[in-house]
Amino acid sequence: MKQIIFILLIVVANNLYGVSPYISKVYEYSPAPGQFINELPEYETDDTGNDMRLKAEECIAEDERILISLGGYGGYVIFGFDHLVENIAGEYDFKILANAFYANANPNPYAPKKGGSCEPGIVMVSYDANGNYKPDDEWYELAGSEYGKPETIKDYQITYYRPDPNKIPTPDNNYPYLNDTTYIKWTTNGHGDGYLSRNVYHLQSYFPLWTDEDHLTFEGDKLNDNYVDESGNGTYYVQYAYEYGYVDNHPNNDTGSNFDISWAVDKSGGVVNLPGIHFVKVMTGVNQYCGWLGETSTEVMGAQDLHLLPWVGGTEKISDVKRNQFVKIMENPVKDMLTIVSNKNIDAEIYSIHGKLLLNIKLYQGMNKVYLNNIDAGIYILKCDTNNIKFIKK
Ligand SMILES: [Ca+2]
Ligand SMILES: [Ca+2]
Ligand SMILES: [Ca+2]
Ligand SMILES: [Ca+2]
Repeated sequence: MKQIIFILLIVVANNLYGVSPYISKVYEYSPAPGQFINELPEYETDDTGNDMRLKAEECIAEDERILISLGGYGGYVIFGFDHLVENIAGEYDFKILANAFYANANPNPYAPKKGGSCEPGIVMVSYDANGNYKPDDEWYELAGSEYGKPETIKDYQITYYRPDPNKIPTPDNNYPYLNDTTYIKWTTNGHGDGYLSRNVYHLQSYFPLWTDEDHLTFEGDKLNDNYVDESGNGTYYVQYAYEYGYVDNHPNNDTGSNFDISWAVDKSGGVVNLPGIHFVKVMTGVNQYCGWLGETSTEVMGAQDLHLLPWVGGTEKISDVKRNQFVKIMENPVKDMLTIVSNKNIDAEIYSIHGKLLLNIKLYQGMNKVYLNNIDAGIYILKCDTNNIKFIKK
């Protein structure tokens, strides 16, 4: 029997173009004041802004899934991927993970839509146009379902003022949950002023302790309030989910937490056709206070490129890729080189369609390339662990 010799070469992807499906870096963590600030992540004495950025990165990068809070309206985080997240036409491109949930116990049986803990954060995206791996390029807002609605305020600007440590608290005597209703003053550019109250459940400073500024200013679009006091007496608030396009607005297992880069618009609202994005900014999109629940603040606990690996959800490119697989063939049919992405180091084999073992290969975590130039055209199976992925060699 004729022995066929295959030439096998595995090339681990160039470091500059990584293949982690998750956030690789947090570039900036600038939350607004809020009841979870200095706790998610935790501020420790003498922490600098950079220390807090690194703490935020430890929470949300890779697959750590630890919540960070962005505080009240305007607070934000900027993170990035180690590669271009492709904008594939007609598909969601990435998912942002948070802690939104729908409440089962909504006392309003006629609730117009799903609601519970939905704290919508606005998403901006950026393409590394100057190729320096830094988010210093143009930002584009992803136009979610509320973009362009008359109740969405453009160019909203808010300033929060550092509370005087000697301030005398002003509790709400008729509502035992609020122990200081004039805690942090805020003003806006013509859209009203107010206070961020302090509540009895969170007694640490709500103003970021690592900054020396005596006031913090944030700006952007502001979404309409999304809460209803369904109890009528301040005991049961429901935050209703907006349809699509916001973080911490639908549960993680819902496509409502997926994002399509095709939603990107420029400052005048024109659609921009981005090939993909490297950087993402998420900011709390509402300025509202829900009694004992406190201010509405967007949380983030991670993000995933939906195209890189099949197990992250979304729509798969290859029809026979099943959920929970940890290897994916990037293009199929294939000509001379098979590109396989794996999320772990593992042995794999390539079999002919008749079950004959042709190749033993070692897959590394990340992107692997296998040269197939000595293999005849036909249908083959990549087998590893319990995965059997069919591919066609042209
Ligand atoms: Ca897309
Ligand atoms: Ca939340
Ligand atoms: Ca750049
Ligand atoms: Ca929150």
